[in-house]
Amino acid sequence: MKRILINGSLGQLGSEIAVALRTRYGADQVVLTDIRDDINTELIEQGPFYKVDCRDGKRLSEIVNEHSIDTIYHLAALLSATSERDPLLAWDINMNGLMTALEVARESSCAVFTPSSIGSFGPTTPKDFTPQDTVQRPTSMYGITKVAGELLCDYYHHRYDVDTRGVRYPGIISSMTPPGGGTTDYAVEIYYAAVTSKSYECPLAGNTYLDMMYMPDAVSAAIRIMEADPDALRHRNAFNVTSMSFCPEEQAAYIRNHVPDFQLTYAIDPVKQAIADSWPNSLEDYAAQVEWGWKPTYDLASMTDDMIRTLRERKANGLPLNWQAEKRKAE
Ligand code: AKB
Repeated sequence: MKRILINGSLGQLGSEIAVALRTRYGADQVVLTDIRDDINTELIEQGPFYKVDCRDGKRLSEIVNEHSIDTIYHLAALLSATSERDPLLAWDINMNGLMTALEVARESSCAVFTPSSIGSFGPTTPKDFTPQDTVQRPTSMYGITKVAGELLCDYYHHRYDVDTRGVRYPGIISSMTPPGGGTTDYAVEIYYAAVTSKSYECPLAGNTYLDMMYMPDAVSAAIRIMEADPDALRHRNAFNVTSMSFCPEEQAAYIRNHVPDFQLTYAIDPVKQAIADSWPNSLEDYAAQVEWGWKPTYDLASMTDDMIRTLRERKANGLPLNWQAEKRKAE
């Protein structure tokens, strides 16, 4: 039986991986930590939760020992746009948080899942069908921490035999938890805006292509790679994974199948646009397919159908759809 610790468990990815892992292994087997405890109270009340800074190795060690943890999902990190606003804090949280998790894992023989990102690539990387093994010279602080994190995880595997694994996520889209501070956040906001006000002001140019993934596939990637046969893994910490690549104009066209009078306007955010322009248009994920059977289930059409249906249901049931307020809280 697995006993799992999730750092950054109340964030966009963490809160949905937590639900999936608690359903799979039991609520008491999945211990959550986060630096805050004032959001997602339902998740906090469903099983063990600790308010901890992910850089506090002493406290994390105590929790790992108390709960006999064998697997750590380290999901605490600042995203790309926030990292550009405060690069020193991004380095501190993204690198020292990861190093702390790896040290705890080394001391207590835990496996570690860490997400990398399309942000680990840069302007000199091949832009279309970016290969698994290629040039990585990112120009954002977020990207620098992601490449360094990939290398650090490889190091802990080779040097200390820690079972480190991870994927390079594209932008993740979810109907449940808002992201905070990412360049790809627009692709989530646009659905909320379509359902609430039928119009959206996009921070990226209409022809900016980026890789994206629907949350159910992102959760399944994290669980599948941690359950994969280690002997089959030639790569470990930075598998390219993708489901779809699209630009804002294409996404708006699919939204108009449900909201015909949906309006898309633009107010380009120069920081986000520069980051997006430095990232690939689309990834190639053959290694993940071959080494651990990666296969996404959603494309742009089926994700859009599901997002619009789910958000409309939430709206009809009177559940909060206050995107801006929820986003501010998450940031
Ligand atoms: C971001 O936009 O910063 C993230 C990512 C692609 O890593 N969603």
